[in-house]
Amino acid sequence: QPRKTIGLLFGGRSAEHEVSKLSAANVLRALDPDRYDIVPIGIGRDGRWLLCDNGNGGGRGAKSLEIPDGAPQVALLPGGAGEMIVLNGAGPARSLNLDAVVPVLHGPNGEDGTVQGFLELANVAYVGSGVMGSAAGMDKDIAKRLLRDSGLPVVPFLTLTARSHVDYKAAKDALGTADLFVKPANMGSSVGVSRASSAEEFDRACERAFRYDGKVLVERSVTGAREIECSVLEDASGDVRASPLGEIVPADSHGFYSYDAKYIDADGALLRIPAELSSFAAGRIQDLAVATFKTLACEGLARVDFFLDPRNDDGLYINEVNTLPGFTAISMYPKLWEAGGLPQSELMEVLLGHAIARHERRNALALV
Ligand code: G1L
Repeated sequence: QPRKTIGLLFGGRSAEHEVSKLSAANVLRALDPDRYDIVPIGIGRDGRWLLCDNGNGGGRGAKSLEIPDGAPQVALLPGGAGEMIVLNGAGPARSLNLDAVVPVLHGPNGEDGTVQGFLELANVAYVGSGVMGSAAGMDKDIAKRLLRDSGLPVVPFLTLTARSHVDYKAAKDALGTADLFVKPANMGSSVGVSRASSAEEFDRACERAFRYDGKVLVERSVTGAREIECSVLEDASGDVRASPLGEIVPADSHGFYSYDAKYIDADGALLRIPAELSSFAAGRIQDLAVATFKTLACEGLARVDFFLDPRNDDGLYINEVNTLPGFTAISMYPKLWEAGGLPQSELMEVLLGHAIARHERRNALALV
């Protein structure tokens, strides 16, 4: 098989710049150097795309990919089928051809569909969800409405905008509990999220959440539920599979874990793989993960996160979907596939195979 040239797009303008550099270094490590030429493309804090080495795999073995000072700016051409121009101050210096791009980018402009749309215009193959799945996964209001509409279990919620606001009493009556969660619709992490169980707390929580988004979700609180996660992977032929399940075990109030601490994630939580569940419960959660992936038009990969409330017979809810999940060496997404017998290098093979096959299928469609 001929070698392929893979653009690794990382960095970006969001607060998660550093996570991206760590994840990108890990993706680079997982790509077989005998099969791929890797072209790291760093997005600077000003948003410019910069070529981070000469394409011979520099950066392999580093813990974090860096954007060197004075790196030349690059540009993808609309309709260019992966042609990338390297600029040298005065003008174009040379051009390179990318067979596929791996986006390793967080949040706004990374996993919300905007970069995916840009890559579509450039007519280049890329890993993961397209514009639709990325955008639907990023917006909790859209995602939950689609899931609810498909009969899939989500935590009851209300969506507020500046023009459709409700007070605490109305939210409490609509959702049926005094304990509520308030969160911005468009945030991946827990930024801007707070709990409210009184009118004052509710007003403060809304004010905080509206700082990050014009759309805010109010949810019934499910504190005390277990957090179960599932990795989903689509191959080149369109088969969608669910991994074994993992559980995020928070530390107790003394900072101790009740299980063997094998993997601790960036936030200090323990990953328990496989999660301790009956095979019946695990099978149901895996089926729901695949159904969620398909309902939200995800492609390639996604991690689907669940709440499982053991005090309640139907206490299983889809919490959220991550179309570009954490991908450091100790992250849940790659760890779950390792537990399922798929090492990271093979995982990357499947993802690139999917990216290239989808691109070929798309280009074979009749244009109207
Ligand atoms: F390479 C994959 F598999 F396509 C891939 C790329 C990027 C997996 C996961 C990610 N994750 C991210 O980009 C991130 C949102 C964690 C970066 Cl900060």
